[in-house]
Parts: sequence; C-alpha cells; structure tokens
Amino acid sequence: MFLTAARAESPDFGDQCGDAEVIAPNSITNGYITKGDGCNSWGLWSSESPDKDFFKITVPDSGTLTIYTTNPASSPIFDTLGRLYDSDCHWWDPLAANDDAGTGNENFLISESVGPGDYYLRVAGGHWNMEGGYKLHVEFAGTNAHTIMAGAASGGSISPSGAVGASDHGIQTFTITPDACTG
Ligand SMILES: [Ca+2]
Ligand SMILES: [Ca+2]
Repeated sequence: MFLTAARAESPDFGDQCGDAEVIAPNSITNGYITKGDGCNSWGLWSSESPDKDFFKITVPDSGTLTIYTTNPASSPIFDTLGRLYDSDCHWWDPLAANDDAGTGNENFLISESVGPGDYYLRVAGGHWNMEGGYKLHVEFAGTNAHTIMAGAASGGSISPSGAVGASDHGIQTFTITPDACTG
C-alpha cells in the first residue's frame, strides 16, 4: 500500500502588490510560504524567503490597524516577517516593518495608526530556507466610537450625509439646506 502525505502548501497568495489578496480589516487568513532557492530575483543571497504573500486591506475610517501572525498547529516554528505599505505599495518605503514582536515563534506584529484608505501587507518567511504555514490576523479598531446615519428624505439636503463617525462625547456639526421654494 502506498500513501502520499498531503502537504498543506496552499493557499499561496500573490507575490506582488498587483496580485494582492483582498482581505477584510477584521479577518483571519491561513497562508503558506514555500521554500525557495535562497536567491532573489537579482541572484543575490537573501535572508528572507523568495516567496512573498501580498494582501490588500481597505480601511474604512481612522483608527489603529494591528496585524500579526500566529503559528498554526501544522507549522509550530515558522518564522514570519511583515511589512505594511500605504496605497503606493513601494517596496522600499514601508509604513511599518517587523520581524519578531508577536507571540509564539518569531511571528511579526505591526500596530499602526492609519487613516481611511487602501493598505498593502507583505508577509515573508524569516529565513531563505524556511517553509511553512502561518495564520494572519488583521484587527482594526476605529477611532470613531459612534456612527451617525444622516440623510435627507425630501425637501432639502444634509451635509455630511451617510455614515458619519463621531468620537465619544465629541461634537459633529451638520448643515441642513432646504430646497429653494419652487411654488
Ligand atoms: Ca506567494
Ligand atoms: Ca520573524
């Protein structure tokens, strides 16, 4: 009898910003970094995995974005590196980068104050010859403790309208403009 061991090599996610996997600001995602040959695309020795996984996170509001990995049971010692980018996703200009601040074995942890917009996260393995799974946690805590839904049914307009954030004991001003009299 011949048994083939199932290798949990998926899911692998896109290696570049343009191929980023869209994930929610509060989510948990399982990923997998594959082992490489230790060389990056310029043929230089690299201290991190050639395989990268990119994620795109759309933040709805101002607040704190906390991103970290933990070790799934299948990969108890996998070592991750994290980099957070703004919407430009220029690899040389991360907003934040971390190697080992998380819990467990050498997991990264990034906690960054952000405004609304698109952000990119790059996950890599912490050693060129390492392969394994990771569990990616994204947690977003908005600065605005309350959301006011504002709308004008008829006869005028209100500004701002829609979902408007407000802090605890904060003041939010609305401008109500009646329509011109047409009678
Ligand atoms: Ca990848
Ligand atoms: Ca690490």
